[in-house]
Amino acid sequence: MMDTGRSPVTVIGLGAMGQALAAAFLRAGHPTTVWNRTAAKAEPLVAEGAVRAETVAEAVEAASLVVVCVLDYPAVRAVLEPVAAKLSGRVLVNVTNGTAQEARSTAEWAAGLGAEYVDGGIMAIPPVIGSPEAVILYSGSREAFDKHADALATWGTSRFLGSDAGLAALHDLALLSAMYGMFAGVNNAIAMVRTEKVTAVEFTESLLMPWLNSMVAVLPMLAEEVDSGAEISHERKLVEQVALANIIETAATQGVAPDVIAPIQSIKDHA
Ligand code: FVH
Repeated sequence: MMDTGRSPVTVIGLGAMGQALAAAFLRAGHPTTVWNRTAAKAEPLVAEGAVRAETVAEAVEAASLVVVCVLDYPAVRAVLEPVAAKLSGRVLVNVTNGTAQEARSTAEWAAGLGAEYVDGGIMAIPPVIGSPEAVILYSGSREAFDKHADALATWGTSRFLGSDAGLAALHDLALLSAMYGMFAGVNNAIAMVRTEKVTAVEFTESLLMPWLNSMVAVLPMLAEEVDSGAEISHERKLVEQVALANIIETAATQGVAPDVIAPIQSIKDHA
């Protein structure tokens, strides 16, 4: 590896996301050491200049910034427990998806080892990594984050949310819940119109996207209402109940299961 003046970094876990993260480090000139359980996945990165560590221990020892990006937290522990002592004095940035509680207990575990811990939530898909559109949420040790802020900025736009290590996961999962809710509604909408031979593409381009964009525009107003604690008017609740009942009836008539909308109706009824 050439001496670029950039700090050495280590990436453990070379799935689709880990590979994108390591590639972004390499493009920015960071001497990058990589390790993956299935060693062959390191090959494209080695061709770009990465060093493939033979063992996790070797990977951890190669840099003071150790990034881990694997499937889940049990995998994080499975990989790092055997080399726990080597984490002392290093910064562990864990961008594996997990719960807020998993993040907090991993922060405690790392602190017990004498390591600084930053938890991360990646709000982007691998091809977007390396561009400002890739937003990465962080929480945990501010000092450790600041120490490696430049390296982390090579992935995209960093947002540090606070010293509670669980905050990044909490916000990540909240955003994902908004996304999954939207996709479920979208799939339901498409299923309804497809019963009349309207294609998903035609519907999405001509009506769905403009409609959803106009709904996104009212979100700030909705948020203000929530924060103010204002009660939703009886009239609005009534209008929503009528619409939800009509969606469910029409979906059923068209042969679409009510699975997505029925729980929303029951939440609204309860309210
Ligand atoms: N890909 C995406 O779009 C999303 C974007 C938002 C953030 N997620 C999270 O990132 C984590 C990794 O996701 P990924 O896309 O890289 O996932 P895979 O391509 O499936 O790779 C999984 C890697 O995890 C390794 N691994 C799994 N179990 C173990 C284990 N017990 N011990 C060691 N390594 C393990 C796996 O290794 P291998 O199968 O290649 O040997 C891969 O490196 C994830 O939390 C997403 O939610 C990505």
